[in-house]
Amino acid sequence: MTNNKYVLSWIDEMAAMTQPDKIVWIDGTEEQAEALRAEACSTGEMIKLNQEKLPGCYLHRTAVNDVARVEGRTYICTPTKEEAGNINNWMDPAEMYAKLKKLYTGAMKGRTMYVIPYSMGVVGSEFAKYGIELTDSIYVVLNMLIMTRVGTSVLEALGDSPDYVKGLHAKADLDEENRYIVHFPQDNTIMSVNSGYGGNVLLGKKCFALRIASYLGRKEGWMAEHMLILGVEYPNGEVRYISAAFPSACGKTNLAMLIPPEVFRKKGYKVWCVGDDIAWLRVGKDGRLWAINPENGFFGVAPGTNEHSNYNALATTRKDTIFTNVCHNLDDNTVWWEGLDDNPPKNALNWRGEKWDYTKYDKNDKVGTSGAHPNSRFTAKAINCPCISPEFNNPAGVPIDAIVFGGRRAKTAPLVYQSFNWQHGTFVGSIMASETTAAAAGAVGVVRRDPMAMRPFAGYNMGDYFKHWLEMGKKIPNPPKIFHVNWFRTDDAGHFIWPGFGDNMRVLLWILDRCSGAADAVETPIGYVPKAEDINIEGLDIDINVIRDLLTVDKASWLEDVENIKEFYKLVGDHVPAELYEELAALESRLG
Ligand code: GTP
Ligand code: SPV
Ligand code: MN
Repeated sequence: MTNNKYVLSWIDEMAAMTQPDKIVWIDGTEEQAEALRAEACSTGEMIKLNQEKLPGCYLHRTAVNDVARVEGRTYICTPTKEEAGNINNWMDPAEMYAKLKKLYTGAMKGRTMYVIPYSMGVVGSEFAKYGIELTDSIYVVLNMLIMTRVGTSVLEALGDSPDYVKGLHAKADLDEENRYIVHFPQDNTIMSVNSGYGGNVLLGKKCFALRIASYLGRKEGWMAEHMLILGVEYPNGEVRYISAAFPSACGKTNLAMLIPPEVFRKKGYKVWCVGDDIAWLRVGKDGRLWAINPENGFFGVAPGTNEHSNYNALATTRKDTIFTNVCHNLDDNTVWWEGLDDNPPKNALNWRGEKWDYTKYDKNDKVGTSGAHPNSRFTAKAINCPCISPEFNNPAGVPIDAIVFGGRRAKTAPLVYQSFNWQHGTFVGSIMASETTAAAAGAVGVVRRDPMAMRPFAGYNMGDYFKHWLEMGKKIPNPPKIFHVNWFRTDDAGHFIWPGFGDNMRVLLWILDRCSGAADAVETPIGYVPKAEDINIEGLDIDINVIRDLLTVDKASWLEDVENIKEFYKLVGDHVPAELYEELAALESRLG
């Protein structure tokens, strides 16, 4: 399919090491995809679902020890440890290549190696970047066909150039002890072995579009961020764009596809989804910051998705979708997950593929008793989303008015606040914290600092990453304003106070009003907070005093946070820019 000698010699080298029985090039045609689906169904790798109710939909189960990203086994192998920084795992590249070589040698014996040429961004466009993933998993091929733009057109656009990201994935024997997700930023190379799950193996996503791309972005003067992109359409037809960084499983897909509350819908407000997970941001000729979504689909969290919480996501998954680790309803050969509806299937298999008894469900042991794994996912096409933005395929992207950071915090962080300026906004991003979720292996519900939601995804030293943010601010003549939100404050009984989901629109409108100068604010030690009456609660059964509560800034708990931030900056190490230490000192003195 190509004469590109860099591509061909690399594939030869990888095939010599992994020793597949055959090599199949993925051309992007529906015929080939359909043949692969049939093959995967014949081996049990995938299950064809009820084609009347869910046309084009399939179910896949991963190994039970392989259900989330593995941050502890994810490496950034730069020539020096200092380049990778203290937050990333690091190993000397030569040592890591040697270790991996052992694991890959013969790993594809008796198997097929698929060659997937893919593009992040619109093929042939100025900002697109290309990758080739070699994998021995049909599941990976079929997911990449949804998540990225795949096929011969990519090879044509790449031409004779050596400028592509090399990705090698082998399932090997799914051995947890030898699972590695490794990035060699200087070599444009990603190597993944012993996993078959999502972000570990769909190498265009977190590995390329965040870790490698963040490294490239710093070199080339742009940004790769863990951000959704959405457009708010006003009744007069004007659309204004927001990008927002929340940690994994903290609400990006939900916010990106939100349906405004009825009072706003009636007035003519709409929300358009440009992207739900990753944004590549560049300074436009007009001096504003422009964003593209480099992906072509959604790899979304299934549990909690329903007609009310996220109608658009649910609608997107009604055709051409691959479900991973959800519950299988045997009565009608469909899928189910916790939070879909109140009718758990009586005759079903859980995410492990075992007979499932819904009466034994215990919310304190979700992994053990739920029908769907808490990190079960759907892989669905962006074009099937009812609210996909008309700008989705615009290679120039969309101009961003507001950047929003957010985390899952039961206390401390108010519903929303605005930073004083770009430098302070960078500081606000750098001190983001959130309770951990099932999206990564490890404990759930523990507060950890997750700067810009990029802690697991920065492809270089976190301190240098902060510096890059500060430098970008100087390069954007007309920068977006920077905000922070928290949908997850809880009351003493542990219930969420803010209704969230569609009602988050009310907060977005305040944010956009701040950007256009239409809304007032109160200055507090942490930034500008809305006046309670400026959050529109029309049609919402909530007392204004509850809004007041949600907006309070508790000095004592913020001072505790300051101590924790100091510890975190120390951990990031001596690359943390002086400007951020100044911001930290200023925050402490304002609180004091
Ligand atoms: P990744 O795909 O892992 O990056 O996750 P994400 O950031 O896209 O998170 P997603 O939108 O899938 O939401 C994750 C979980 O948070 C789901 O269980 C949602 O139901 C829940 N959630 C999302 N938005 C809200 C909200 O506004 N309020 C509350 N209480 N829960 C929310
Ligand atoms: C995340 O964990 O942030 C995801 C899912 O979006 S994964 O592709 O597994 O990274
Ligand atoms: Mn994500």
